[in-house]
Amino acid sequence: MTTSAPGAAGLADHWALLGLAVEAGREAAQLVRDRRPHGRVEVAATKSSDTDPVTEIDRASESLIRDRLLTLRPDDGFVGEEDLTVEGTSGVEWVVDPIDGTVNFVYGIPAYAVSIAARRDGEVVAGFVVNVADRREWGAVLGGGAHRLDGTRRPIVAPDPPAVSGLLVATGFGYDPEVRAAQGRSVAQLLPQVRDIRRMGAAALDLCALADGSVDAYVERGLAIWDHAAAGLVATEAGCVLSGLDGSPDQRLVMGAHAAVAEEFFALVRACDF
Ligand code: LIP
Repeated sequence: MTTSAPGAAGLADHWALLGLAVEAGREAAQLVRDRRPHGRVEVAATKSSDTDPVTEIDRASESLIRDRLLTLRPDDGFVGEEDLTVEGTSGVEWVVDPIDGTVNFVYGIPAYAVSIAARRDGEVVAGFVVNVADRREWGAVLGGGAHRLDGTRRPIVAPDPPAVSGLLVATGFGYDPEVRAAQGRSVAQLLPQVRDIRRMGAAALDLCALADGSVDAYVERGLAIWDHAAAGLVATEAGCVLSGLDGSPDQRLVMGAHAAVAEEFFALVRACDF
């Protein structure tokens, strides 16, 4: 992920974009809370595979976010998980996951999030993530740090990690059966070489947990940009390093760890054939 330092005007612009993401994200989180019935949520359709659900509430959340942001900034672009893509002309593009952790949402496991990132000229400059179920919030601006935003705003600095053999590693599995099988083989290689693995079910929350120090490292293959754009900035602004297999994080691989162990962890991930 790029780490260019913005000037004062650039930083003010990033904070302004974060402010809009926070407003729209909180409103969407409220919608998701209000509309979620007790028990299991009905799946409206499936996407990339039979296990990849979309609900009417995902769609409503994405529409709300798009309407709020593009009403205020009609020249911006928009890319969302549920396909509401809009080409913009301003150089700013919003990257939105209206519910990250949809399977958790469907089952009522309290780990699903609204995630909103702003990219300027292709670079993520602001990101907001809210865990809908417990209302914890994370925000970051490029060059301005990572912060918890629920309650009083407070900076986040990822704590010093243990040695690689002591890392608690978050991971996830995609919806494509073949990719899952490969992920399972890689995790089987990684597991004996670290403290343990966690699969919590929402990539955005995994990356915020990395920033917070609730886990020490993260690796996943097959993520879409809306899964990691906002939370990836939270993690890097908190002092972590994010990488892809060779270069920037991408659909092939997203891995992250505290800067102190990043290179060693990334080498281990590569050795495990992720
Ligand atoms: C999901 C994640 C999950 C990951 C899946 C998927 P969705 O996003 O965040 O942790 O393992 O690959 O991308 O579909 O719930 O928005």
